[in-house]
Amino acid sequence: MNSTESNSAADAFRRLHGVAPVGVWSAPGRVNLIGEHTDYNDGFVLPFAIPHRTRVAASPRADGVITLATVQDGEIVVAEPLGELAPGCAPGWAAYPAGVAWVLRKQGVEGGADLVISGDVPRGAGLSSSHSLEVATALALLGLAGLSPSKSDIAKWVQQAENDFVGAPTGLLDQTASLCCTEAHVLFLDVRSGQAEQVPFDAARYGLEVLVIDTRVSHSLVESGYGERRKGCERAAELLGVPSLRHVEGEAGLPSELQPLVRHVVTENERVLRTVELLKQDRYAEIGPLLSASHASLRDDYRVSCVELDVAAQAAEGAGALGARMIGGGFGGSAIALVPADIRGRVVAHVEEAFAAHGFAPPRMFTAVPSAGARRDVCSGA
Ligand code: GAF
Repeated sequence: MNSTESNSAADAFRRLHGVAPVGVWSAPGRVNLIGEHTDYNDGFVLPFAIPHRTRVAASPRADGVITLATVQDGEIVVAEPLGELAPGCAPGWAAYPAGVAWVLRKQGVEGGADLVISGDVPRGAGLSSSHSLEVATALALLGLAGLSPSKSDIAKWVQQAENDFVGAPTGLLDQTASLCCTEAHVLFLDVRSGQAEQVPFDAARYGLEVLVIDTRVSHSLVESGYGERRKGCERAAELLGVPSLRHVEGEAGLPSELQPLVRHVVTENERVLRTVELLKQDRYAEIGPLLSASHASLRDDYRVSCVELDVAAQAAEGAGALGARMIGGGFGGSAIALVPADIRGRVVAHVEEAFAAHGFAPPRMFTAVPSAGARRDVCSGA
């Protein structure tokens, strides 16, 4: 728990409303080690939570209205109060918490609330800032109502908010990671069965780091080709007569435009399983080539990479990273590289030089350490 940061949401609440919030709830962003575009195909994913979190300071309101404010660059930005909730009623960042309140209302969580948001998950960076906001909001509204439903129910409600309110046809990866990840572990999730296993992940013990390279190319899962890829997978499953691509071993018999999509999903699921095996055998360095194969598959078969992500992965590998790949939905956002700690400086410099040589904006890089999942924060005065 970082009491100072929790207090910044609580402080902003106090500045705006003149009283302390009843509580502060927080949820992390995530890195997905491997298993991309598999979640909505009932496949396997392997995320971990990053230390960056979104915090929601909250108190109940008797009039049923939801008020929203967020701290941006130290300033408090206030959105229009929401009485009636319906898709389209809240623009921009406010759509995420409003969407969660809308879904929870349908579940009978009807009370109003004052919500003040702060956080440090980089936005549009493929690190799941929007899901961390949605999960923290869900925990806050449920907490104010004195409810503690299962994490899998919360994950499904957050998915409904994303799909039906925000309009992003996303799967279950990000919110499940934010809710369920734990420090020093990756979360091995089988989306089909809902079974989750915490697999110890301590790269530092093997002299390695997971370096996140945020390309600063912002992406939108509403406007990008994300939905089109998802529809392609659903169409392929329909043509093959199966409920999802999890039930498929290859692309044979499909129209040529669908074959690469299916090939990616089938091979990516295999890579997740192999990565878990290697981690359990303490063979960390050997996951490098699987990360690189995942990137190639996302770039060439699934076609969700972009030139900045390709340059990031290639430059990191060129400087000695054991493997690198884009993460998240794609079309921008971040890549990760598995880097021997003793050459981290060289890798960072090489990626920076490659970006400068291409005329790209400087990337933002940090080492990602598996961190705690969503929770109610303990903070003084809240
Ligand atoms: C985004 C989505 F939100 C996830 O559900 C997942 O599909 C991911 O892209 C790709 O693996 O983060």
